[in-house]
Amino acid sequence: MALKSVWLYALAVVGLMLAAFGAFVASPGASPPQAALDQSRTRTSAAGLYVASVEPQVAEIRQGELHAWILTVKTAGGSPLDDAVITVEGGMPDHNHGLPTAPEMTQSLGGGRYLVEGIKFSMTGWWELKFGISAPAGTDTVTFNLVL
Ligand SMILES: [Cu+2]
Repeated sequence: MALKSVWLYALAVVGLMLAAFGAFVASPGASPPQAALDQSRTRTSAAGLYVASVEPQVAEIRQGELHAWILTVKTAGGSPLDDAVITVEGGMPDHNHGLPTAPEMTQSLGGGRYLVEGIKFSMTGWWELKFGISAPAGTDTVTFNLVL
């Protein structure tokens, strides 16, 4: 009797786990699992014109804290790119909303480095930060993923 109820319990647990896994796999339009997101801090721009790196200017990015990033831009050939026009946008793809602030590139620091101020992530979850880069070689965008 006791053995039989243990078996029933085990079957119920396995059944629930399978149901949960099935729902997870089947959920349409869900964000990619966080492990599948490329969160690297150096990325090639969408059309391959530039290679950009980001360096948040805080030891740890915390929800709700205003902070700055340094964006470093190089040409596809690896030369630092100064005097580019940099735009910043972003948001949470899962929630269909943008950034809570309007970050701006405020200073060109030389050596292909740009100071971007006014970044804030107001929620936990998956954020995208997308930089527009315009220079004589053309206009391109580069997107960084971050999970808070
Ligand atoms: Cu959100």
